[in-house]
Amino acid sequence: MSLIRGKFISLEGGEGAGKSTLLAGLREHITAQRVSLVQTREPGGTPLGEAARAIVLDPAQRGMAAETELLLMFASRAQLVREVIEPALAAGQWVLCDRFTDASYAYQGGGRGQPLERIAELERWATDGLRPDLTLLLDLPVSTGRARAAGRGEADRIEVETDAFFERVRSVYRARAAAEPLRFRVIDASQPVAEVLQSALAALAPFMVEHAQ
Ligand code: Z5A
Repeated sequence: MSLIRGKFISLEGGEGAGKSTLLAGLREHITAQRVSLVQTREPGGTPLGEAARAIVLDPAQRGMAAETELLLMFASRAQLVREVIEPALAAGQWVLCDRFTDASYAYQGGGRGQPLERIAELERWATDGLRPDLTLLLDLPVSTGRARAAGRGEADRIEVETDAFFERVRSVYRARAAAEPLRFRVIDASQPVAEVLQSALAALAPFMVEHAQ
């Protein structure tokens, strides 16, 4: 087992921001540098988490209370941290995660209006306060993201929310990035795919240099 703890990198952004597209490019680049990488997602990433994801995104669960939604996100996260993320980091592997706790502040806090201090308490409890070493925030206007995401088939339970909901999500993400500039890199996600990847690789460069030493 490696003595050097791995790096934890998360990707965040609103609907259609291009996380999945960027993840593929990042994964290719990171593994080419002979870094052992675990890619995962939230909600999900474990059998329990994927079951929670299916419930939380199911359009049939129309009556889900905001508190239930928040707890399901953290139930998935608590399991993912213990089953996947912490063991990987301790073994020296890097973890690339499609969303993490910032998404709960943005969606359940900003979008649903759940108190941010309640989310902070859950974060301390469910994740032992684990935060990524680097968070790439793919930022773009809500209308652009929604236009990109349109036509993918039936919208999930969260995708059917209003533009105002997604504007609040975006504004919490941007506020968190401004409050933690050392951890966050905000990337203009309205750029072409190749340029988004270049911006992400530039943010990753210091970690790559450290790895090579
Ligand atoms: N959620 C929550 O509420 N609370 C939490 O704590 C967590 C999550 C963890 C599932 O997330 C939902 O869970 C999500 C937040 C909530 N709900 N919503 N809405 P998800 O990440 O699995 O799903 P998503 O946010 O719906 O992701 P997405 O819409 O699939 O977007 P994406 O992965 O960022 O985008 P993409 O698939 O890469 O790209 C979308 C399209 O745009 C596609 O056709 C691409 O080819 C195109 N694209 C991508 N990049 C570009 C550029 N640069 N230019 C032009 N076109 C592009």
